[in-house]
Amino acid sequence: MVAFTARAHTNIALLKYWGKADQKLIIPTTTSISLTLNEFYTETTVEFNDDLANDQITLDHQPLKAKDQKKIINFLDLIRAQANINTYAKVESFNHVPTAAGLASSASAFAALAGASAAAAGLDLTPADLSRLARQGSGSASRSIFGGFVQWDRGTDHQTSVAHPLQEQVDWPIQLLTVIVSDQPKKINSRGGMQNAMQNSPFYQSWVERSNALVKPMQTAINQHDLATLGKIAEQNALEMHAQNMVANPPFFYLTDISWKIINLVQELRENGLKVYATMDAGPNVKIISHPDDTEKIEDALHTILPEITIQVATPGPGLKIWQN
Ligand code: 2P0
Repeated sequence: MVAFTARAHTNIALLKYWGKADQKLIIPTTTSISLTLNEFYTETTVEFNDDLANDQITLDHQPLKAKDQKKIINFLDLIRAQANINTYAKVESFNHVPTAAGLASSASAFAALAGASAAAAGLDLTPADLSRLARQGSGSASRSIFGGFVQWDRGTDHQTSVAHPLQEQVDWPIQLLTVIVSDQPKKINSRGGMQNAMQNSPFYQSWVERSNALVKPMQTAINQHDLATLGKIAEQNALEMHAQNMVANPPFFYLTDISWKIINLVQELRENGLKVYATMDAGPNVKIISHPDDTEKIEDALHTILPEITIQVATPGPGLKIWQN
């Protein structure tokens, strides 16, 4: 059969997904909103081939760990069931994302896999169908099907829990500076972390209600190109997500002392008049939502307190692309 390649970009949530109402289908407890990023992406080629005796999966030319293999094979099984085939696949993936450093590589990975494997299996799916499919691989992947600002509606079932673009072409100045505190894989992965918070935080229900209440204000900020309001809401939501982890029993922390130094610096810069806001995911890296004109000032300030720190600039990026090899 024919090989197809897909490219999907990572996304950073401005309103976070942090808990599942349905573990198997990956239906979240909250509606989330993200920005797809231009600089970080995954490219995946899939070919179903009658000559294969099992699925062959590589990432950056290396075989995957057994646990990660299993996730991909489960996903390919969904495709095979939908396409009514039982052929094994060759999957070759290349990650242009620092893997597992809190830059949501699973989002771009499963969005690219969904696009390439569906096309290779001969399925003719709409972007919304691909979003539902990608969601079953990794929740945040549902958003990486689309470019720009994207909303993943929590929904109540497989059909209604789906992402859609809020603003695909972002023609106003906004960027994310990712400060790489660590490029090591995180100790507690997102899946375990969100489950832990959901089961063990006494304030989890409050998180759900407060987060869902921020959807409309966030949409308005995006529509009005209002960087200050968008950033303020995103920072509040990120801190509330991390608060769930900190008050869980037992508590757990993604943020390190260096992360906190950066968050404090962001507050300080804001007091000095810059529109800068922090957001953090399931890892210690801090992403600074900011105006492109302020990059140098922010980088200088960061290097004053942390001379060795690496900073990556990311701008709004496109949705999924699929092509035949
Ligand atoms: C997000 N994160 O909204 C949140 C914020 C990390 C922190 O989505 O279990 O890898 O595969 O559905 O999508 C990371 O979680 O988790 C994530 P699964 P996923 O971006």
